Amino acid sequence: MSRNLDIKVRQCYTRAVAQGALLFTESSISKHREHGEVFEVRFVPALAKKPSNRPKGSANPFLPYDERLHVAKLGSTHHLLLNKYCVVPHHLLITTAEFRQQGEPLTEADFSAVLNTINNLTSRNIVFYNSGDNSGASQPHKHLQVLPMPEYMDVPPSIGIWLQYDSPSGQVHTSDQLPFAHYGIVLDQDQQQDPVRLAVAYKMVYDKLTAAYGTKISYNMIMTKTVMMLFPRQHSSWNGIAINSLGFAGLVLTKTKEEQELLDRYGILHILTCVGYPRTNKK
Ligand code: B4P
Repeated sequence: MSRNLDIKVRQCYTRAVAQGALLFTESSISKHREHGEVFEVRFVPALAKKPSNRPKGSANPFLPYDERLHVAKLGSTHHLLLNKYCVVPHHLLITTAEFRQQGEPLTEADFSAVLNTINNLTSRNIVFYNSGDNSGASQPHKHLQVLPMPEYMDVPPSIGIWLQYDSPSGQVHTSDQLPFAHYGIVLDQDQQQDPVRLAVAYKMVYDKLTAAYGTKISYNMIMTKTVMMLFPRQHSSWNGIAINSLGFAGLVLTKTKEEQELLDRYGILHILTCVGYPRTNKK
């Protein structure tokens, strides 16, 4: 696959919208400054009235997938699909070709599909994985997601705060600056290109997470080309505000005025600490 993946994504998106296969929902954005970083709150009142995307019965939206949402095959193991219910255009899903359980640890094949996608797109993206019942995941078939990063954003704000700590590549670090538990690693050039090395980096971070919280822990993973971070989760939402991996990146979605007010009153870092775990020196 080459850089014409950009063109493929755009063409497939335009066609899928025209066919009614993809349902884009309008939203408005406000910016919240906390700890010197700009967090994004996306208000989507239309989603408050919509039924949940959670699967009913045994229907699996990724096996079989809707051909009209299919962008590309990623080797023999994964597919690149458009997100059917997006609030940001060109939001992509990387799904396993065969059924695997969402929440299984990520593999070399998963990371090969990720690199095959982001290294062939010209846009900057946030890759994320919602793992486990408390992580915000709604579909049980294994999938990662790729969201174009907002143009005004250099790095997701959580990563920005974490990077205020001088983090050498190759080691897993936590920062005193983030109030919630997290484990992060700066990816070197090789890890940015080689799925085997990237999988090793993930394993290092995952091992720290599971050593502290056990292998059954729900967690969120966010990744840019240069950083990967994992966050343990104990609740999927706080006072009705659902938080997935994007929330931990610093991009929060709200569906009602009440949620907006709560968020203004308590702040995003506080809410993330409630749905995650408070950072302790021990962990
Ligand atoms: P999951 O990992 O299971 O859950 P999720 O992204 O948190 O989305 P959820 O479904 O819980 O929706 P929510 O109201 O929180 O991902 C499953 C993905 O598969 C979803 O993205 C879903 O849309 C997609 N899907 C379902 N059926 C499909 C089908 N037949 N074909 C293809 N894709 C299918 O959030 C609503 C939407 O906003 C979600 O897309 C979510 O990813 C996105 N979102 C949430 N926060 C956001 C933010 N801050 N900025 C931008 N987008 C955001």
